[in-house]
Amino acid sequence: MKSRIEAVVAREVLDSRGFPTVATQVRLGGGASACAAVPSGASTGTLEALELRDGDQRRYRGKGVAGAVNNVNTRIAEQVIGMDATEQQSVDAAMIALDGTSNKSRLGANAILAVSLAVARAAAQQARVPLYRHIGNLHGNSTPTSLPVPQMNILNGGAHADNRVDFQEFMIVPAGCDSFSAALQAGAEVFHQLRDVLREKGLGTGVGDEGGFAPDLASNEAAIEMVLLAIDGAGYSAGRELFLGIDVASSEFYSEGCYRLDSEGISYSSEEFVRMICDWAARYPILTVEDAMAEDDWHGWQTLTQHLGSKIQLTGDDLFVTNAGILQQGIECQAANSILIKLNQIGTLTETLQAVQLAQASGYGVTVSHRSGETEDTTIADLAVGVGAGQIKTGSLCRSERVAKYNRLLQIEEELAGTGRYLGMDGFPHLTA
Ligand code: 2PG
Ligand code: MG
Repeated sequence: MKSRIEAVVAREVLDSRGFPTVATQVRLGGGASACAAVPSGASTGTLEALELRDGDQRRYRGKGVAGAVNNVNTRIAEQVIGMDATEQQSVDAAMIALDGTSNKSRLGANAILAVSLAVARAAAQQARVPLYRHIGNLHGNSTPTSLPVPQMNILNGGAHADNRVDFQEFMIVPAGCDSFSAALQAGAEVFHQLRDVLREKGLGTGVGDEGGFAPDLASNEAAIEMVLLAIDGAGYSAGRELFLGIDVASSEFYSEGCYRLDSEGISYSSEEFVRMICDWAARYPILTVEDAMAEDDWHGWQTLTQHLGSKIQLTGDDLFVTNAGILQQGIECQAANSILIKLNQIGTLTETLQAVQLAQASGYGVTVSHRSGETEDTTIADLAVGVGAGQIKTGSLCRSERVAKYNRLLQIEEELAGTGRYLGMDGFPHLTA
């Protein structure tokens, strides 16, 4: 059988932060051979699947993944060799059963995901179809035609930078552009303009983990002002071609019922923080806000959604951790109106597709996302097109581990010429319905 899994081999490779991660090669009976490497987050949700690290301080400051690699090369390989790579659900189910825990803590989500993705890539290669088509078939989307709106993170703060900005990501969202390539060009032009703006003000132009600038600013709002100056200076209109997106990543500074902004020396109650976000949404051309409220402030999420849910996109990242079960709770209690999708939060392709299916069936927005620690692996670009996601978030317009995903989307746009469609505002179905 051509799609029979013949060999599974993992190794430690380095991610964009210089720490080890798992890369796995899968070879099939027909000769196809494909590799996948998993990413790693810095601001992680408490309920994410477990990333198995060695903890041995003599290697990579305890961050080695030799144990996870060994799990792939022994127990997982034994289990999946002989299985059919086109049967993604069966392969993933076998690994989930072998692990036997609810958060993949025995084998490691990093070990399991690397195999899950390499199997999908190998199956696509064996069938001689692009990965996005193969994923589309698994997802019940047999003719993928849509290109997602990119959320491009051009100013970094929070856990991704050493500056004093509390909010993690200030993004530009070119929902008003006509094509993916035009959107990317706009993003890059604004990124370069932002460097000029910061330089003129004597601010730093070094970049953070996701390739956005990481200047020290007096307030979080100052970051918005900088980005707006850059949009204008690059010759675009904020609110027409380009909108703003923010990942507050507020679980990072929430404790005991308070949202504490160190850069400004102010603490907010949940109600006050909701009011602040509403005030920003009224004054700035903001289209999407992620993790505005903390992962365990469900009441705050509900209040925010009541106030803003019909006006802008409210995305749950740490809140939902790509987990269909938790998303279901959110849908039932009307928390957020959109989900961030990160493969390694849940640990298999199959479970990721389940979360996307539930979101799409419930009218929630879908953004496929990278992690702050990335590799040259471009699977998420194909995932976004394959499932017909409205948006993709994969960092700034520099650093190859970020632009590799955008460049892959340019290639897909070309392949889909004639049938492909850049989603633009339609990438936010829950806002335009
Ligand atoms: C996020 C991500 C990606 P991390 O919070 O959305 O931007 O960051 O990978 O550090 O969790
Ligand atoms: Mg986030």
